[in-house]
Parts: sequence; structure tokens; C-alpha cells
Amino acid sequence: MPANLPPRYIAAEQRYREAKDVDDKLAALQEMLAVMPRHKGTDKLHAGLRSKIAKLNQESERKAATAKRAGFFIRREGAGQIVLTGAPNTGKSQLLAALTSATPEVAMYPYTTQVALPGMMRFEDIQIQLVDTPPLGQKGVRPLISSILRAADIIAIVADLSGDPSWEVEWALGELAECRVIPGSMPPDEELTGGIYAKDMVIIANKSDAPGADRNLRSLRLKYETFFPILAVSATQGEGLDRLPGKLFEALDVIRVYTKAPGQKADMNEPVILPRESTVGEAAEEIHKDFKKGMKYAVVWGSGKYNAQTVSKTHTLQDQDIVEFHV
Ligand SMILES: Nc1nc2c(ncn2[C@@H]2O[C@H](COP(=O)(O)OP(=O)(O)O)[C@@H](O)[C@H]2O)c(=O)[nH]1
Ligand SMILES: [Mg+2]
Repeated sequence: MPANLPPRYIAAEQRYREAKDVDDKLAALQEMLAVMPRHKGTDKLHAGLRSKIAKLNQESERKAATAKRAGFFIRREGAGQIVLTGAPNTGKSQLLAALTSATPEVAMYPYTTQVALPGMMRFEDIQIQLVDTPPLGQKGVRPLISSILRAADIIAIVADLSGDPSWEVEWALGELAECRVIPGSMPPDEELTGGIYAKDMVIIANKSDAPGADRNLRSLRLKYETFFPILAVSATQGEGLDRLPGKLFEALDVIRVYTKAPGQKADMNEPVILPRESTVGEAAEEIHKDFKKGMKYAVVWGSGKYNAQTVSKTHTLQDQDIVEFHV
């Protein structure tokens, strides 16, 4: 057990142990993940939490599918799910339209988006799912929005650089708290207890083309840069959109691993997506449950010291490594 875990982590861990259903377990694990300190000594713990979360997410998804709660749940696809949220008119739908082939309604008047709409965004050789949602602040859609936000890998708060983005983010965080979703990177509100979903969040500062955008971006950064990655873009003019997928991939905290059978070429078409800091053993388990036990060693191309380095189960993989398992 690594030292220096904060009290909030210990409390969440206690809740995890006492949790009766999958969603409560998930909420507790996600909070543990979000509040744990990150350094070499916690890498193992971090990876362990990520894989527990991944497993429970699958279980939760299966349950949701059988419960047929259509519309309240967007099936995760690709390397991760990023939910766009925020005040009305900030350009959430425009972003989805600019980055994916989905065709949401974009309009000059607020409250046009009434349902959640997913689309797939390309990043290099993978796809990341973006989900457009109705704006925060409407009572009627709060249950819908809450369940979608809680299932997200990352929540992207979209703010409008032509207005007062700092205020908008502050307001959005208040609304998210009403949905019992809080940023893992900020100290929690004392009044919030139990059933809290701590999430990784980023801010997408949209409309960088608008007059006054530079000044508004500076004050947004002053206020929030220590808590969130802030990505400035213009969804209509395209500014910053080429860098956005890579930044969002980084925020997802995952790696791509390509597999290779002995004597054959690596399958470079479909990387396996794993939590960052995953080991060869965890990769084997992800690919085939029985694989890990039987595995004797693996050969890794990419991050190894040598090209084709023989490694054991405990070897930590890097993004874009190629792995060949030997049983
Ligand atoms: N100037 C500017 N306008 C934008 C940008 N993105 C969206 N808009 C406009 O902002 C309004 C609201 O956009 P929409 O995507 O419907 O916002 P949503 O309510 O957050 O989904 C529309 O009139 C868009 O054309 C941008 O990058 N720059
Ligand atoms: Mg919209």
C-alpha cells in the first residue's frame, strides 16, 4: 500500500467496500482514481483501479442494456467516451459536427439540442467517441444528462470565448454538482457527501475567432488552468481543431497496443486500448482471459531498450508498443 493516500481516497475506498451495486462501486472507484496522487509509487495502484473500473463499466453497460433505458445511456465505442457539456449556445453541437460525421442541429438560439447524440472523432489510427448533450440547467433533462455524465470517461465543459467563459465554467461546475458529478482535480464542496461521481474534466474554450476571445481566454486560464487542461478552438473557423483529438486522447489516459502472433506481421489495424501504465500481463488478460496464466514471456517492439526485447508479465507498456505473447 503506497503511503500518503489522502483522506478522501480512504473514505472513497471505504464506500467501495460497502457498496452494494455496480454503479455505487463505480462511483467510489472513480473518486479514488481522481483523488489519488500520481507518481511512480502509485502507478500499480492506478492501473489496478483503471482495470477494475473498466470491468465494472462493462458490467454496468450490460445491465443498462438489459434494462432498456434507451436514451439515458450512450453505448461506449472506440477508445473512450467524451461527453460535451456546458451552458446553452457555447457550440457543443457545432463541435460535434466539426469533429465527427454526426449531424446535430446547430442554431443561434439556445436549447436546440434535446437529446444526446454520439459521433466518432478520429485520432491517428483510432476513434474516440464524442457525445453532444442538451445544455445544463434545464430541470426536465437532468436525469438524462446526469446518467450520461456519470458514465463518461471524460467530461468536456464547453465555454464560449465571446462571452464570459470563466463565469460560464463556474456556473457549469455548479450545475454538474447538482447532477452529483464533480471534477476529480478540485477540492470537493464540503456539503456534498455520498453518491458523488468524481470525473476527469477538460475545458474546451470555443469561439476563439470571436472579438475579445484572447482576453477572455487569458482570464479563463488564470482561474482554471491549475485544475483543468484548457483547449482553445474555433468550431466554425477550424482553429485548434487539429490539435484537439490528440489532447483529448491524452486526457483519456489510455495507450494503444498492437498485437502480433509469432512468425506473423503485427496487426496494425486495430490496436487494443488499455489504461496507461498497463503491464504485459494486463494486456494479455484483456485480450484473452486464459492467456495471462499460460503466458511465459512476451516480445515487445517500440518502447523497449532493444527492438524486439524479451520481457516478463510485469513489464509496463507504452503507447503504440507491439506485443508478441509466448505461451
Ligand atoms: N463565432 C463562432 N460561433 C460559433 C462557433 N461555434 C458555434 N458557434 C455559433 O454558436 C451558436 C450555438 O452553437 P451550437 O453548436 O448550437 O451551441 P450548443 O447550444 O452548445 O449546441 C451557433 O449560432 C453557432 O453557429 C465558433 O467557433 N465561433
Ligand atoms: Mg446543441
